[in-house]
Amino acid sequence: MTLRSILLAPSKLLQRRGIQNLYRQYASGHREIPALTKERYPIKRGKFSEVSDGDIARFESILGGKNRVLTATEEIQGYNIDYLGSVRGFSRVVLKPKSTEEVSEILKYCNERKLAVCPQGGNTGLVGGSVPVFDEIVISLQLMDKIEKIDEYSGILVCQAGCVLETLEQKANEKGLVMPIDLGAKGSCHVGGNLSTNAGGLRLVRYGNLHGSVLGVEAVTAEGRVLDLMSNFKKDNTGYHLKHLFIGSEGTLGIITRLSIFCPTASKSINVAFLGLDSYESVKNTFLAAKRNLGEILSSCEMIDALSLESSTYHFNLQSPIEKYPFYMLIETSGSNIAHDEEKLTNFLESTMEKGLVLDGTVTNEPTKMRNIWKLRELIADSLINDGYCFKYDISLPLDNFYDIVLAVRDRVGPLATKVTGYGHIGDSNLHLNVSCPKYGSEIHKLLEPFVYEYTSNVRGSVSAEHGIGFLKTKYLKYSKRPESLLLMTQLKGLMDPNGILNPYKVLPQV
Ligand code: FAD
Ligand code: 2HG
Ligand code: ZN
Repeated sequence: MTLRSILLAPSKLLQRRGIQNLYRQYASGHREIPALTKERYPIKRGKFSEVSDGDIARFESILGGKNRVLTATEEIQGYNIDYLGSVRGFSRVVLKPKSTEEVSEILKYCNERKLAVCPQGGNTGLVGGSVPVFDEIVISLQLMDKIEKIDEYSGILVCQAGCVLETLEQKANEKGLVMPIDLGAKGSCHVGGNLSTNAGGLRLVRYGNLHGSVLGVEAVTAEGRVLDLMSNFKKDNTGYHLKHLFIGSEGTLGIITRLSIFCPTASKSINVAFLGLDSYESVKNTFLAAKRNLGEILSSCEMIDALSLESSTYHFNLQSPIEKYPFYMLIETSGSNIAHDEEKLTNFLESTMEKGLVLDGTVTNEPTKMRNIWKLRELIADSLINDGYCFKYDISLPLDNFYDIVLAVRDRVGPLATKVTGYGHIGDSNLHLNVSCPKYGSEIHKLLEPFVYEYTSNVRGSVSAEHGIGFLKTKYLKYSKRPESLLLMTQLKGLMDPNGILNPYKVLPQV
């Protein structure tokens, strides 16, 4: 078969991804409101104070008014339920600071009163970390969305933590730059949330993770101390490198209020290829060929299995540009020379097709068509939730064993699941194993856990490649962290948050 360039019919029914849609579904009764976390999981409330009317009055005086202190049930429902509909807390108050000083005052007061808090960004996290477990006070960063500086010379962007990732991407583009991170939740997630989860995303293969791109952070500790760890330089070897403690600690060590991040120069030439393949073995070999042939212009390398694509095309009424195959790959190149990049891509495609690795494919550099191909991939996560309920496992696995777990889980859960699918960032050895079913059930849950984590640990994988530990995985952290490391993490938490008020019940296992 020869390579075809297919004209993609623009889909009229493309739905915008969006967390707001999910919450509207709760409000309208189209989605079942999840059980309270304390009812679904065996967990005991810590010895924290309960929010009193006096506390609310104090918060109103710090924030200067009622509209930044939400207490009405219908206003705070969305802040208590996570994106997946897997956990639900019952906080009675949401605080919306606008400045670092306000965050500092709130935390100082909460620490003195022993009131537990849950920092929240865009609430798109997939591990139950962004909502309260019990009645923790939600501190939403929504109003901290100022962009302070974008310097086209150095590529440095400085902003508050509540900026939405997609907005930053648009503003960076205006200066000829791109954000070094991109993910399906970009329209809702905050950059502060991205840092707090050390989010990976679709272009990590090219730009590396946030520990490399983030130059500085400003964070407020549990006791209300403002730590200015901002820096505008890539090179600053004045250790200890404290900023890294806040990247990936999921709001358990401090609240990130500002940051400075390095934005690479936007590429002049971008191509997207969507390929059909017959086996996982072919996917693996095509990835190797992509690295070897495309080298520095490879900016994304994603794998999608047949059921995953079926899910996004079905639920969002999208059209695949190629026929059905057992596996698909989305490969993106970003470079500075159109002719050079196209020559490389053509050589890569010709050689993989000659070898019988790639059976069919389409390539485009037209923005609308590229966006439509990306939608097929980015909407998989959302689409599987539309089956009713979705257990999501985000694991790092050696490429030799990458897809076997999907088959093992499919066997194990049988008809209890609607779909058992595997897709994800093969360029970073990161598989998204998703198991959808009509509604949450403890029977299927018990078949899945700890099985998935034991399997992952047996091949020395990671139980969380990019989504974090949150609330849902604390029990399983031990499969990826040795006891000495867990002890040091607990000691650090004790040092930085002596009263344990910051996002309790998250990351560290409950004792
Ligand atoms: P939230 O969900 O609000 O919070 C996440 C955690 O960070 C919580 O523990 C919260 O307490 C803490 N937190 C938030 N803001 C702060 C702050 N300012 N200071 C301290 N703590 C804070 N993740 C990936 O890694 N890669 C992907 O490709 C990816 N794709 C996704 C696609 C979809 C459709 C969805 C729904 C999610 C996806 N995610 C992905 C998961 C999620 O979007 C990321 O984890 C994201 O970084 C969370 O950002 P947020 O602002 O929504 O944070
Ligand atoms: C993605 O890569 C996200 O699309 C979400 O990380 C993965 O929902 C998932 O399992
Ligand atoms: Zn992902």
